[in-house]
Amino acid sequence: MSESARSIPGFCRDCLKEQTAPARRCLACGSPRLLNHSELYQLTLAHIDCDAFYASIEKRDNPELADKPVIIGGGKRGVVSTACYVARIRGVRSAMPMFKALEACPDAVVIKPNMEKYVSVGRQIRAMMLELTPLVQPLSIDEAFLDLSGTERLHNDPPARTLARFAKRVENEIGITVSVGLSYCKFLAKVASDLQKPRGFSVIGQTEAVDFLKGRPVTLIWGVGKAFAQTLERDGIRTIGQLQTMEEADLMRRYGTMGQRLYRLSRGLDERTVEVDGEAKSVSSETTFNDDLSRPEELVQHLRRLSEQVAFRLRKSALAGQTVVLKLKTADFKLRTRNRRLESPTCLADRIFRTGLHLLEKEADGTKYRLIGIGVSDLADPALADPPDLVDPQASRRAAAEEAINKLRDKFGKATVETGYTFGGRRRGQ
Ligand code: TTP
Ligand code: MG
Ligand code: MG
Repeated sequence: MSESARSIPGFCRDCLKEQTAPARRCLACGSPRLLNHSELYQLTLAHIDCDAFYASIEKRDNPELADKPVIIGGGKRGVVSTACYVARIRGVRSAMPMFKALEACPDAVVIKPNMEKYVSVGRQIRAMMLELTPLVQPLSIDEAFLDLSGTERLHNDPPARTLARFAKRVENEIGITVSVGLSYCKFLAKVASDLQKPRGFSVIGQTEAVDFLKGRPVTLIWGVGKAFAQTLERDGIRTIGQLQTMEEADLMRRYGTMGQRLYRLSRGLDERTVEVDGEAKSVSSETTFNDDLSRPEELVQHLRRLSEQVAFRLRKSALAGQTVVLKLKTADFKLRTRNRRLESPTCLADRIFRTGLHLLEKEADGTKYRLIGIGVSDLADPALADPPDLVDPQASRRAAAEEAINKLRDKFGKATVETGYTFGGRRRGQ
């Protein structure tokens, strides 16, 4: 063993004892879960994601399920929300149709999701994260970025050890497991948290970033979905290593702003910071007309477009809202706001639009307006939003259509998919 290898900083994830020489097992407790990395105590950006989140919670609450394959899902759409790692070995995956999952794993225990429970566990974990640092950016119900720079004195430990302590605490106090990714940027922290799931802790440092990325598929890059990967494949690009050899100008010429992202992320360059959700109380979008409008069909057209903008923003910030607010300003600058509380939070343009339409009906009485706005307040967790509608089967279909459109937009950008309303509006307008 070389002298430098001898002094790689590290510790045991079970007993937290320092282990500066890489070994198979902890000298203190015998655990094989040792963590060593030359940059271990310099890295401060973490991504934490719970393991098989819904399934782990159900297993926690029913110990008989511990070793059984468990699938959470069903309900109207009949797809798998998640599966425990036992079921995953048998081929079950999130978003798989339930009948396929049961073909792969006929003895699985299927449990209907209990969203309220999962949201409350998610909140408990988030509260614990906030004890580590105020810089917590939740990405979804079971994961968040944490910026732990400057917390060493507070915790009397470098971020890596604070994170290992956190993982232990979640196991002990909440009863589920998490995986941690530690790096110097968001992109690689997120990649790292996925490397050793479940109960993982992976570190990607500055020194190995480019090498680490070289052999990986382009789909690892944020924003490269199936369709964009196919575009790249047609151009002969499959690995991030290939992107590393290309010029920025060339990539930008070919793929626009996405090209720039490919250039930077392929080299492990990512300056995005951890953004704490401001005190956002509502998400809205409004427009002032060139000429005052009073005709309902014109107002409706704007309403539709603005609803889509609101839904787009909600999606980007992983939020939903339960109260829809319509705002109108009359030609003589009088403000009218009307709102309606929904039965469940929403992040769908369609629901926002329809509710707004309802509110607008009473106000479109010939009054001339100079401004219209639509938004949602009572912000909520998107996991609670838009449950499959038992009353209106059309609503589920519209929600599914919107979901498909959103996926395309995530891949290709906002302007890619125009719905009937906005498309028509533009053509007429221009
Ligand atoms: P994930 O973090 O993507 O998945 P997971 O926690 O189940 O498994 P792991 O992270 O260990 O790979 O999603 C968190 C929860 O979100 C998941 O438990 C269930 C829900 N979910 C869905 O409902 N549908 C989906 O398609 C996905 C991916 C997740
Ligand atoms: Mg997870
Ligand atoms: Mg997750």
